[in-house]
Amino acid sequence: MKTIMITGATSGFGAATARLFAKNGWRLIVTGRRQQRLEALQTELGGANVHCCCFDISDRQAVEHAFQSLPDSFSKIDVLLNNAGLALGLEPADKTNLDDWDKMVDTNIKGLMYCTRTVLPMMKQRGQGYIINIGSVAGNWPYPGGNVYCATKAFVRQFSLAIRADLLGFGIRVTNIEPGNAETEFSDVRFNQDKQRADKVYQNTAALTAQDIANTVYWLVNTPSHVNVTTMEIMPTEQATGSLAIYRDDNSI
Ligand code: NDP
Ligand code: 8X3
Repeated sequence: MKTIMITGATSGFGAATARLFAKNGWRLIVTGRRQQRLEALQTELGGANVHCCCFDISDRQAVEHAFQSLPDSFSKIDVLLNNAGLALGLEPADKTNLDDWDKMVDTNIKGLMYCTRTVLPMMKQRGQGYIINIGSVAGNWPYPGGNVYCATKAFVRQFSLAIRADLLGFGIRVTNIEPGNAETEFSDVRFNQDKQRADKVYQNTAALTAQDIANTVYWLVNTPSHVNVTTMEIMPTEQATGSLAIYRDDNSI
């Protein structure tokens, strides 16, 4: 039985991936800060093959402790899905809350770094493993108000490419999945639980679903071990990149 560790399994992409892998006979390590949700997921998925780790991914010691205290049967991690992350706010760079910027950097960059750094020696020792990072189209395509969120996801892209270079020859695969607009709790979090504002992000358009991303992760994991999909950008059909912006003094386009 293979083991996948999913960071941020309490909602969205992480929860959908946990359900899909459980259905297909995988052992799961599910993480997040909301203990009750982790326990509910464990109960839903049958318990014995699910290990819950409740911690804040931006807390380096907590990350290390979570890995060190894994029960023996969960200690051989075949796949690490670095999924936990968030966007906070959509204000222009001069108006944004610096605490929000810190939190995005601490979670999307540092948390992902800590988990990766902790798991890699174990994978290297076993001569196998798969790190799947959840980046974003935001790492490739900047947009107004995206500022630090976009930059954290650009980090994820470059970090994914760079660690592949370090891991060449050790049998460890690395993929960066870059989803576009997907309906999860992402916008509730971004807009500080302003439901109306969050709902508008998904109104009158067919967004990606968490299941779409779970299916992608499952497909990737089931490609032959000599195949490494490096980067995968996935948008809803009803999303595309826009044009460059030009400001004109007379407000014309
Ligand atoms: P959700 O808000 O539904 O899920 C985010 C998950 O991350 C939750 O399980 C949350 O758990 C966890 N998380 C957030 N902060 C922390 C933290 N400090 N410590 C531990 N866990 C944390 O959003 P999505 O499922 O959409 O997001 C998953 C990933 O996908 C993120 O990295 C996001 O940036 C990325 N993404 C999302 C897109 C979208 O449009 N939805 C598009 C592209 C990328 P808890 O709150 O319990 O800690
Ligand atoms: C989330 C997608 O476009 O809202 O990463 O930034 S977007």
